[in-house]
Amino acid sequence: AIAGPIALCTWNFGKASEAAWEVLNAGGSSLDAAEAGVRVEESNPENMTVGLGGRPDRDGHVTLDACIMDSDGNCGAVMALEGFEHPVSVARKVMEETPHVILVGEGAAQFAREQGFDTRELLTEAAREEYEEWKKTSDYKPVINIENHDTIGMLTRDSAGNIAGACTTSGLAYKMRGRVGDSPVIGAGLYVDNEVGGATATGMGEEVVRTVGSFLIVELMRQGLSPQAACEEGVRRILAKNKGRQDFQIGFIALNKQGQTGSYCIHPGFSYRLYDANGHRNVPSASFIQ
Ligand code: SD4
Repeated sequence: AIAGPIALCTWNFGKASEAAWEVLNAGGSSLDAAEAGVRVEESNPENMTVGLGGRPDRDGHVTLDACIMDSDGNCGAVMALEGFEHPVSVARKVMEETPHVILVGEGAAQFAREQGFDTRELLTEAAREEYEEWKKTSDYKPVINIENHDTIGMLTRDSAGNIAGACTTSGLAYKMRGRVGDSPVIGAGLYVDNEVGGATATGMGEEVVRTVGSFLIVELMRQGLSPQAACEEGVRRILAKNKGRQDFQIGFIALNKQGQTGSYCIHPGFSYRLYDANGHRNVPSASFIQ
């Protein structure tokens, strides 16, 4: 077992995990750490899959999805939220300040305004230029893309041993207006069960929703699988449903109560950033396809 705080997130997001680690190191809660960590990528305009600077839908709107879950099993989510830089923090307010779990679209935006969140333009010049280019050749089908998945899902364990997580994304680039993927769906893009551990996902959200991927991985860990073996089984389930189709990416990461971590993906190139008592590093993920 690995003692002390742990933070891990999808992809090599060093600044995000650093921010989570700082909260944990100062004795903060896993919930505060997960939120603080993913907020870094929400504010990063270079990350074109999350928050500010995210790629728009096919009609040019940046629409954000996020969720958060704490160690007591409380959770909150926003879907298709427009005009706010930190959907994860709005999701947290949904969890803490409403009798609901999910708010979507204009209702989520109204709630965010009432909670005092500032509105801002999220479509950056770089994202707008790419979108204009895409429009020239596109026949308005969302692209199945193996690259360009930079959604951040974060799992944290605090010094009290409690686990939380958060996940936030602008979704698939040039998706249909109104499309929601796995990232804000509790059980799909993120799941935490403080008796067992947590899991979170990146990649082709439709496939993760179809298998309720993160819940599946946590339940497999409950039955005794290691985080690594559970992530591998999660990917295998998705591939089994796809009858040989493999032209999309999925990446899972998982953490158990003992502090062990794991990850698995379909295509090479996925990794996760891990901060624990053994140091801070980028961990390359094993993949189904070599
Ligand atoms: C989605 N899972 O909306 C997200 C996309 C993603 O990195 O992971 N991008 O389907």
